[in-house]
Amino acid sequence: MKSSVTACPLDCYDACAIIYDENRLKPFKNGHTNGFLCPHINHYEKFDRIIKPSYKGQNITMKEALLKLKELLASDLKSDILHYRGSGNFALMQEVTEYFFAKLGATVTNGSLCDGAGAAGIIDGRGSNKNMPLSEIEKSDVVIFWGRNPHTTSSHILPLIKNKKIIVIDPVQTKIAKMADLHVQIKPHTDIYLALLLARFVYINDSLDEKFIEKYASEFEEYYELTQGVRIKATLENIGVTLGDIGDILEYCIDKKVAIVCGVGMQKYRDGADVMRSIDAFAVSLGLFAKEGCGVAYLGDSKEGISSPFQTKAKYVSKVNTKFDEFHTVFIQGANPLGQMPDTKRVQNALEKTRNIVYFGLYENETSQLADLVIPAKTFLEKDDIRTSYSHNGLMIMNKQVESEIGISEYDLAAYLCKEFDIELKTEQEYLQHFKNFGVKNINGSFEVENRKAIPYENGFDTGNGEFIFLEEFEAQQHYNEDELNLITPKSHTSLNSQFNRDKCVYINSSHGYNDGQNIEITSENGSVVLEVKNDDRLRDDTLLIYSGTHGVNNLTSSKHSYEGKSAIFQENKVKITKN
Ligand SMILES: Nc1nc2c(c(=O)[nH]1)N[C@H]1C(S)=C(S)[C@@H](COP(=O)(O)OP(=O)(O)OC[C@H]3O[C@@H](n4cnc5c(=O)[nH]c(N)nc54)[C@H](O)[C@@H]3O)O[C@H]1N2
Ligand SMILES: Nc1nc2c(c(=O)[nH]1)N[C@H]1C(S)=C(S)[C@@H](COP(=O)(O)OP(=O)(O)OC[C@H]3O[C@@H](n4cnc5c(=O)[nH]c(N)nc54)[C@H](O)[C@@H]3O)O[C@H]1N2
Ligand SMILES: [Mo]
Repeated sequence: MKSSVTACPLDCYDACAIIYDENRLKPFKNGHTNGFLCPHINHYEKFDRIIKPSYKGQNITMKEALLKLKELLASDLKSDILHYRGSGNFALMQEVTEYFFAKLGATVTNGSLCDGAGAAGIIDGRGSNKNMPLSEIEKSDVVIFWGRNPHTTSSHILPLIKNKKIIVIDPVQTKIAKMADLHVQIKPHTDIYLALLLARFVYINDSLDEKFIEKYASEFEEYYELTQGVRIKATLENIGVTLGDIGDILEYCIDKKVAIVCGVGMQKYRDGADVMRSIDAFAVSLGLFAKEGCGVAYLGDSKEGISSPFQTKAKYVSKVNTKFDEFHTVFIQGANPLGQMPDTKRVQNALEKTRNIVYFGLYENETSQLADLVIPAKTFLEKDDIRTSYSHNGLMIMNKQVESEIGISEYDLAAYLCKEFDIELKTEQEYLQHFKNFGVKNINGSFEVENRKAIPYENGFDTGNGEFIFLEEFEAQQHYNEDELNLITPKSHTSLNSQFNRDKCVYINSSHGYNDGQNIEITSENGSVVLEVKNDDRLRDDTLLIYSGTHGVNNLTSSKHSYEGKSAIFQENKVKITKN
């Protein structure tokens, strides 16, 4: 029986190397995968997938499905066609279809449902988005998990942080918060105040890294003035942080190797870019850049150091508020917009008005149910691909492991369409080789992206003069009514967004007096949803939690963009409990 190394295709920090052995998926023991896999991959082959193509609910052959697709695309004006791609499979060859649609003259999407606001804030300050990789986090003394839930979303970091001081800044008492030396159970959407105050106290305590500031952040004095605009006592009371917490954070961090490991939690807001930039500024005050074992890790750019052969001139619309009804034919790949885009009612209305919805994916969901033409994809075990990660520097080759009659690969679908519409396309091997050329071989035979540095910014930031650019102003938090609650929608342990086992509940602190199993209606200015209650005292009493992937969660969310980064703002809306 064949056994060979491939990599997990999922949209996740860890991007694990996997061995396919005797029809089983096993962790690749060398490297960060460390001998264990996550629940999704452990049960990967047990999840029901779409086996047959269908049109208007009737099963058809793949040949018929491709003909139908060709017919739909040929009969439309090219300006009436939209290609919408999500992140169901994160490997690099997935983009080949986008190349076809762009060349055809159709519209494709940009913007972000994920990390866009935070990434924009990082670029504002540093001039580029270069990440601190896992291998450097491993060398730190102190790890601050800021809006990141590693047990759920990046469990392979856990073996690397044993014996370190751990600080957690999260409105939920997550597993890592329970284990931490310090948990700051901050009120949602108030992180910018904490970050500003931390930088201010670094200065007051005479703990600035003067040498670093002089060279790379000479505007710090002006930033300090901005931080002075925050009223200490009233702000701390409001955000659920004490002066003692601030003292403890500084005591743990000063003169230590500190990794601030950020997730997407604190940037799912309109001003998400500023939040991230203020966290960067705290790191700058301590001189955490350009030193071993120090830095800010975020959900980095998985394409850092790589250029895509599929990038070509195209018309773009945002994937946050896509007006599907402005198109006749919408081709949806690796995505479940009816579940995962914000403002579901708006998405539903718009999709219902489009003439043809094509769904190209692995699993049934809200979107596949609404689709006219359903084309099953091949799984990552059934096609060749290659991937990079947004938290480590590996370049991972994903050789096909099994032959299967089911589905079609993205390359084969694009190859068929390119041939029919007379668009030039290179061979699959040429594209794979293109990506492979960005790698260098490690001693153990694995590859890394050559143009990525383990310690970025060693010669200053990528701004014009090499200096960090500080925030000059920020938006004060809006006051809201007593009966309104903060809605947070983090990731679930049992699903990957809407893939695998999706959660069904709303989580609330028991002080509200609801019973487990009782249904309640939750309403925001965008809509409402009825869900079953689970009491959960890991939450603050001003916060409701509904996991990403829960049916109906995005009835509550807004399709406005973040101020910067063209990103969704899933946690901007406040909610009320309207019926119980
Ligand atoms: N099991 C699993 N793993 C996943 C995913 C999944 O769906 N399931 N999704 C993948 C994807 S697409 C992504 S983008 C990553 C994201 O992975 P993470 O960055 O870890 O994302 P979240 O779970 O959304 O949020 C992390 C933490 O932020 C906290 N948080 C929420 N609001 C705030 C706030 O205002 N301030 C602060 N300080 N914290 C806040 C939440 O309570 C949560 O514990 O995970 C990837 N990995
Ligand atoms: N309320 C709320 N909403 C959120 C979030 C949140 O935190 N809160 N998180 C947001 C974030 S961070 C993200 S990244 C998005 C994710 O949202 P989406 O990109 O829509 O991701 P999924 O829900 O994982 O759905 C991906 C689909 O991809 C398909 N798929 C899987 N593998 C393949 C493949 O190899 N080929 C093809 N063709 N299809 C495949 C599967 O059928 C699956 O249904 O959701 C966003 N939505
Ligand atoms: Mo994401």
